[in-house]
Amino acid sequence: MKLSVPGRATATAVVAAVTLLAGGSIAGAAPAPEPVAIAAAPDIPVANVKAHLTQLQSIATANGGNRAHGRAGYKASIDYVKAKLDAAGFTTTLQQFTSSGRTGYNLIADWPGGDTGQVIMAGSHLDSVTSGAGINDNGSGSAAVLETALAVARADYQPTKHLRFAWWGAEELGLVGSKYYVNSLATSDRSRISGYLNFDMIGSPNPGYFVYDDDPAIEKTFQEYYTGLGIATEIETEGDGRSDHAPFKSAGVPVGGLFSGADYIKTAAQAAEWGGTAGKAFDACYHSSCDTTANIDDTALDRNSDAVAYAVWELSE
Ligand code: DPN
Ligand code: CA
Ligand code: ZN
Repeated sequence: MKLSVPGRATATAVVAAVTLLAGGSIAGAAPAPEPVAIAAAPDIPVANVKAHLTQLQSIATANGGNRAHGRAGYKASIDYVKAKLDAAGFTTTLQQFTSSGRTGYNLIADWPGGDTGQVIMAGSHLDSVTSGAGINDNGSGSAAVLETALAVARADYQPTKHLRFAWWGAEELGLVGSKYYVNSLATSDRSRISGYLNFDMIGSPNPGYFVYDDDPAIEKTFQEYYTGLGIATEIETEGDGRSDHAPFKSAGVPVGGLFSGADYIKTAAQAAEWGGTAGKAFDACYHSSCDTTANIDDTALDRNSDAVAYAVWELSE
């Protein structure tokens, strides 16, 4: 937990005002500011996250029903996310690559400030499979990371570490975009990344609450958040290395992430713990045409989006 510097955040100003009232101090004779704990992560409005999903759905609908690598729907998705970040004051970079004879894109967004020798990254793949709009897989992670980045800008959060957000292309073709990004980094730049957080499928309609069992400090941060909500988590076992954290991990970067389940079946014990339907897949529409805006559990999306922000705030202060 960090101690605040006066004038650093709205929360500080509020606490200072309360201190003044309580202490009966008068203007001009204000007491030396007491260090107060701040850096509380914001509550991410799930309505904002859902609004991004609605836009991604519209993009898919207008472009042959998908947002897949090399298709118009993918480029339109990238353009949508980039425009939001540019307007919010991020420094964005479009990284182009070729896979299966088609052009792909990663979008990298840096929040100005912080120690660039200690970079905290959060990322999600933005491409869908060709069979559907990919709203849970992975509009959900993409929208949560986008809304967290926008919350950083709204709060004018100035953490000690440097924040970088990423949206990967061609994950569905074998982690192509994230591998390309990691391979294109100089060794010295790789070593500057203190942690990479991955969010791939976090609004599954019959949700589980899975935390990647990887870097202990990152894992603990997510567990802490869920303990605070009184919700049990389980270790992610559906497929270690099946998403964009894998290339980072291979390069020696500490990784972690969240997952609400894909085509595995929810057990009776899991349904007792989390609700939902036992004997049914966490996401029965995984990689299917029914992965639309109807394929989202709002509560899971809300909790996981808040957990993204919590981890970004906690790990970067
Ligand atoms: N990588 C995912 C996909 O895009 O299909 C799904 C997934 C994520 C599966 C994490 C297992 C673990
Ligand atoms: Ca929320
Ligand atoms: Zn996916």
